[in-house]
Amino acid sequence: MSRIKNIVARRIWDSRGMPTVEVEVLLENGTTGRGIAPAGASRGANEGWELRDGGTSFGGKDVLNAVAGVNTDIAQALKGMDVTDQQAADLRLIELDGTPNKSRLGANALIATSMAVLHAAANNAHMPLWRYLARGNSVQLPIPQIQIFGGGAHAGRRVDVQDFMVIATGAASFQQALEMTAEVYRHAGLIMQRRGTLMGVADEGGWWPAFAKNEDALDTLVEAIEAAGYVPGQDVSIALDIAASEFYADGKYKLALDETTLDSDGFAALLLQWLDQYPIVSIEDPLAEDDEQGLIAFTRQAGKKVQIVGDDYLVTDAARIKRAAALGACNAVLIKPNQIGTITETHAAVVAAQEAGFRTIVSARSGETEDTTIVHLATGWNAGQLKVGSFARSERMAKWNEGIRLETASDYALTFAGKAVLAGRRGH
Ligand code: 2PG
Ligand code: MG
Repeated sequence: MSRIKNIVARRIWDSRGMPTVEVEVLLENGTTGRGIAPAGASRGANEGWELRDGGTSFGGKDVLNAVAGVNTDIAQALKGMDVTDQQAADLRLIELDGTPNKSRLGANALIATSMAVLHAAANNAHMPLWRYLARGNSVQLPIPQIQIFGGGAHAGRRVDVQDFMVIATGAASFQQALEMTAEVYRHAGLIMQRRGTLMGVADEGGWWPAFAKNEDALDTLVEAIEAAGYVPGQDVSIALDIAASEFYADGKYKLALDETTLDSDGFAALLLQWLDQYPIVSIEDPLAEDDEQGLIAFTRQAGKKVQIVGDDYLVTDAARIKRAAALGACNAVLIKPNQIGTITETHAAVVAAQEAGFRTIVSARSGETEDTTIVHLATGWNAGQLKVGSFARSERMAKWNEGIRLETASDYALTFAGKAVLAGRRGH
């Protein structure tokens, strides 16, 4: 048994230059573990509460209260606990917080602590985190979803759709998936440059979406795949995160760029048209988190053809996943640890999804750091898929590069999940 000796939290800075919480766990035998909370911009209403200070500094986004909570209450409560009992540590955190949405201590404080405990336990076992999590089960490296154009809340709402991504469906290895994506990303930039519309990048490093219509982004993506020498839909396919909750109000979807307002059926019809026209294999939050009937209908119509991912709708919550599966809404789930607040609950969401036949995609947030925990979660839990943002900027590349290390490590041979995971086990 290895006991927790001390816990220290500090304020550090994320990829948007915003404060975030870092936690370090020290064991009695000198081993340490570290976790950093990421931060979302397009958030589900039912996510765990991100504790921010309010007031004027950093637009009210400081995290000094969250940091103080770890250094006092949390450190006190976890000292002396067995680091290998993740569940006991997480239950203690949940109990200590005492609110349904982690609003007292903050889901940001809790997840950073929970991750730090997990890292300390893996370090203590002298194992890479993925292997510690796999517990002897055979697992594979996930297939990546990588953003080429950023949009929505990550690009000043320049276009309505949030993530225009690719999945290298023809790749035989994690490294090859990255190589193929690197070429698509590069060619997309060259196309924008040629058009005179290259204006830098959005929050997650995808090219800034200087388009006249949402569909222009899709056309350009297909063009970039072809320019890179790949066959769209075979070698490289498209994944979208519509993040529809962001432009839904009073039962209507308002596409600012296309100057159209559609009801649920009308918007679903537009998406179905895109699914016919473009080589799309995955579509996330196609309808708003509050439009459950729309999600059920859309899953009935398109669920056999493509992966339909619940993010804002499911918020990494095992209970919500089970409910959605019973209703027939979505057939896959985005897994973001900070949406729920602890590693134990995140794992419960993965298990609930796997039991329901839902595919799982472990995901970063739009506000990120050098923390690479999610790569290990995706691998060790055999999630099958990993979403990190674009193929630029070090907070993203740190994760892709970590995947390469896992694929090429000298002391084990991890195989690549590949496109087989997209076929999934269930269509609806
Ligand atoms: C999402 C994520 C990542 P955010 O919606 O899936 O793209 O965005 O972290 O802003 O919620
Ligand atoms: Mg999303």
